[in-house]
Amino acid sequence: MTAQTSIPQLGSPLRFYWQMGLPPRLGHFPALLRSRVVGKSVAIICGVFLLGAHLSAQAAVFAVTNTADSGAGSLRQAILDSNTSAGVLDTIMFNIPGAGVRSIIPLTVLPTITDPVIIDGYTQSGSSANTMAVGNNSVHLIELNGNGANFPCLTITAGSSTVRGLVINRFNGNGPANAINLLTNGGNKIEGCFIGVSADGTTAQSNNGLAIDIESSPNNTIGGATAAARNVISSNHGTSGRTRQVLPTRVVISTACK
Ligand SMILES: [Ca+2]
Repeated sequence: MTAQTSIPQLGSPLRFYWQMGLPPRLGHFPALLRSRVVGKSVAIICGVFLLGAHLSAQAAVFAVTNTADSGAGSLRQAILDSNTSAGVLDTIMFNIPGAGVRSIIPLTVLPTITDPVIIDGYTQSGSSANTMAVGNNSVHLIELNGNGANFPCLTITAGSSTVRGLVINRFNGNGPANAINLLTNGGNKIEGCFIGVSADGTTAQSNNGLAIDIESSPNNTIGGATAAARNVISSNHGTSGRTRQVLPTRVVISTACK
């Protein structure tokens, strides 16, 4: 005798299996109930899958561990990785062995930053942000050295990005060698950077273009109200000398001499 023939007399399939001490079989349940069971199972599986996908999309920290132009551990690779994880605000930090200023010399233009990111030069051990209300006692150890390049250093179209604690100098070839381009999307922050000067902030090492060129990019903050946020911007050769904004935008500029 199969269980199926007895189900109508015993009420629900679950009651039958419970009374008979048998494990339930899905095929013995009414079609509607089967569809609900299957549907909930699919929903649970989908939920687990989506949760896994969400967890895998969490923000990452990409470490720059050498001064090489490209390859694993390079700044170029970190930017590529950050761009690849689209829609996720990642952080690029620095952990380059050695002593003194770590000078990264891009041999070709770095990838455009197309996904919001935080690039934080102050993550390099031994560096620190300014704490002085007057003057500047920051220690910069990460330098992006153009070494005569005729291309810009950083171009950001993603918006909502932060560049902090970097030295950007010597992008001074014969070309539009701005230190930083902020294009398209806004809401970027440029803080605690030295642009157009040496890492110790005392010697002019010019960029041939603008320090920061802001075009069609609204609501950027250059510097800020805190001592740590102040930039040192000097000795850049662009049209307006230091920065340019083409469209109206909220720009907070604070600079400090070393
Ligand atoms: Ca990303």
